[in-house]
Amino acid sequence: MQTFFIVLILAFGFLITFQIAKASEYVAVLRGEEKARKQTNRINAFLLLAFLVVGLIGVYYCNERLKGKILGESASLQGEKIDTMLYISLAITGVVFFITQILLFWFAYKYQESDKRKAYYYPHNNKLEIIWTVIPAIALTALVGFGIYYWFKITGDAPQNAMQVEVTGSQFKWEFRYRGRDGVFCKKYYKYISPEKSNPLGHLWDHPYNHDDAITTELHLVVNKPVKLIIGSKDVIHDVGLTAFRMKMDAVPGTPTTMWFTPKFTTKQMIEKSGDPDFVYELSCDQMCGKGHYGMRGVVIVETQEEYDRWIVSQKSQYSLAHPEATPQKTPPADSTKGVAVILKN
Ligand SMILES: [Cu+2]
Repeated sequence: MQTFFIVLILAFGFLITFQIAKASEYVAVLRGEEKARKQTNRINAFLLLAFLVVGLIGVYYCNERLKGKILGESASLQGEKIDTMLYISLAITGVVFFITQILLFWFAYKYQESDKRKAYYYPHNNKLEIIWTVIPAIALTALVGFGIYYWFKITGDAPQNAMQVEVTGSQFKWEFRYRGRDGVFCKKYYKYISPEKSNPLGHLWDHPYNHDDAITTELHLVVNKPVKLIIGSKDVIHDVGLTAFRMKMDAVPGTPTTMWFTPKFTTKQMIEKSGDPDFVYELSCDQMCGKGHYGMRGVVIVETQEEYDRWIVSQKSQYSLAHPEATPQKTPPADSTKGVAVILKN
């Protein structure tokens, strides 16, 4: 029924437009072609000017209405640079936008057809062509140059003291793997992936470093401590989207990707700053990855080193989950400042 009405409305719209066009054609014949054309020209020129004014008011209104709804302060040190780049790009494109749009519509109004002047034929000017090609080229090269510089920094080597977390996406969830005390991730192989056997990432159980890796459902990070994420996927391409930190990286099956950043505020500080008691750092999947994509949300918790240490030692090692019969491993976590021996729960 709804479709029928939409089709009906469209048909009516078409019919009315057609009739108006026909009517103005008859009017033109009656009044004389030239006179009618000049009148239409004047109306069009005025409408273009009105469009400019209404459009600029619209731009201002949208800006006021949506102010404060985007982003907010970056929650990572690296994100500050990305924000600066964004604001520089917005400023440059904003200035160009206002100049070109105002000139475009104002000229269309000012230089409308007139009996008092004749159109000036001006087909080409090499100097002008060079100016409006070279200036944007230089500006864009500078913007892209800064972008590449920061990209190489973020995807390059992390600082020595960085903690490392492996992030694995799959339809439709995230899994996080922490190294144990040995500081080495256990080797894995996709053919060994078996959630039924408590081996969701395909750990090679006979690998010497496998006994203390823990797999978690939340990403815990330490405030002011750099973290390197090693990102992968088990099925299709996902994307680790950390908007609050201004970070984003594809999760590609078979090709690990990395990025590192330093969180600036703990979750608790962000709750205070935002005034939202339900604030959580979100890890969203930023790549359409299937019908459950919308629900592929991970939770990131940024906390102090002490809180993190308490949390990490409460995590069971994946080996102990897969081998409940094995003896408890005495291995404190690698990314802990405390050297205390901890018994991973069986
Ligand atoms: Cu996804």
